[in-house]
Formats: sequence, C-alpha cells, structure tokens
Amino acid sequence: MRFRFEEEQAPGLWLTYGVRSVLRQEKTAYQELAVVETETFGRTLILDGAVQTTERDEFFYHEMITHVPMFSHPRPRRVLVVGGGDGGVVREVLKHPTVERVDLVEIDARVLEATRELMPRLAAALADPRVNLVVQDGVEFVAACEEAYDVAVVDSTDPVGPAAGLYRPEFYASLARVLYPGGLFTCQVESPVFCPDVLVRARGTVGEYFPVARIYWGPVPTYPAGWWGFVVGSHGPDPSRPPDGDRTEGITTRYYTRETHRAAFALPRYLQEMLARDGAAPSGGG
Ligand code: AG3
Repeated sequence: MRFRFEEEQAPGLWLTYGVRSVLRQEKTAYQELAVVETETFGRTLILDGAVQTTERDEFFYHEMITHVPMFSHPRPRRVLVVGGGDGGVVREVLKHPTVERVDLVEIDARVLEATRELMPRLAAALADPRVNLVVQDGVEFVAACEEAYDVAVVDSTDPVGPAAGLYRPEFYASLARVLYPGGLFTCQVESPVFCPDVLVRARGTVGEYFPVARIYWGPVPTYPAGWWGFVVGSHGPDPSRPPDGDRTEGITTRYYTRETHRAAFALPRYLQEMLARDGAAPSGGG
C-alpha cells in the first residue's frame, strides 16, 4: 500500500508526495502540525497543510534567506531570527564566526519540540550556547524589544494564519527600529509565479522604512512553483553585492556561493515591470 500527502500549492494545483509514515500530527494552539517521512524528500515539516521544510531540500531556502543578509553585513555579531523554530536559519547564522548571540523568537513551542525530536539534524543548532530561545509572537517581541541587532531574518509561514502580522507595515517599522545603523533584514515573500503581488507589496512597504529595499530569489523544489522570493531591507550596505572571497572561506554551503548571491538579484522582466509600476522604491531597481 502507498500513502500520499498533497499540498494545494495554488488554486487547483497540487503537489503529491509519497508518504512512508506519519511521525506526528497534532493541532497546536496556533496551527496544524505534521511531520511525515516522504519517499522523495525525507522527513518533512508541514504547517496548516503547507510544506515548510524537508530534509532533502531545506538548504536551498535556509542558505539563501540567511547568507544574503549575513554576508552583506561587514561584521554581524547579534542576530534576530523570527519564526524558524526548526533551527535551519540558526544553523546557517552560526556558520559566521563573528556571531556572538542569536535570539530566536518562535510563536509555537510545539514546532521547536517536534523538530528537536524528529528532525534533530536541523534543530541541533538551537542547542548552541550562543542561542537564546524565546517562545513568543514575533510581532509582540519586536514591538517591545530594547535590544539591537545587526541582522534579522524573518523565517515565517505564508502571510495567512499566525504569520499574518509579520507582513504588516507596523512590523517592518519595528524591525527597522531594532536594527543597528547599517543593519539588514530578510523575509520570505512567496512565489513570484503565483503571488507576485505579495512580493511587490513587500518591497514597497519595506522601502518606506529602509533606504534600501530589494527583491531576490532562490529555487526551493518543494515550495509552490519551485521558485521563491525574498525581500531584503538594509539601513546601509548594498545587499546585492557579494562578499569578498576571503569572507566565504571556511564557511561550507551547498547552494550559496558569491555567484548565486549575485545572480539572485537578477530579476525577470515581468517582475521588473511590476516593481517599476508599483512606483520606484527609494532604492529603485528590484
Ligand atoms: N518558511 C516558509 C515556508 C513557505 C512555504 N509555503 C508553502 N509551502 N506554500 C519555512 C520555514 C523553514 N524554516
């Protein structure tokens, strides 16, 4: 017998996974959580029916959402991660030798527990002594935060359900406030194929609070259309400029290179046109 899980990636379009076993399925206080063993992508974390991360392809997403802002900052020491309870972003952040402290703010303690238990290779980084775990709504945490950070990575679910507040202007405004001068933040902004409007809107809003707001992309095989958008806001550094070669030495990655960093900012014509129509953000371009 073979079992299947399907995600409706866009209205009327499903991606179906062969499933060997269901390791966990529960309703948490915030969402429906499942961890399943898939035939093709290994263990897979699913929240409210949307695949969040799989053992096999997690590195595409975690490396691109993390290393673009981390390498754009000259010396990232203090880092904030909002969401990301599976630990993938924290693992990438800790590869940077300058990092002294990472605050990870996850709304749902059950995500931390499930990945610690069932996807331990991903969650291992959360046990590092430089990591401070906070179980709280990221919106509340950032609004009340009196700390400051060099880099913030918002690794959330899609802009519905518990993550909706992480896409509102007030949240970007508080993020801009908690970053040091010269600080940067990134956030996932969905599929440039199925919802380019999310990405265009995010670039516009981020541009209201940061002098530099840019869109970039990376492939993520298990996300809708296999191709994903990110927005980066910067108080100074140009996020599209890859680091010097000596910065990347000794940092082991599987997708990220100086070339994939540069290429991620090359946008297709239809996106350039949509962004231009939306009105040039202060940074212009994409
Ligand atoms: N956060 C972004 C998941 C978006 C997936 N969307 C979807 N499958 N429709 C991932 C968290 C990984 N740390």
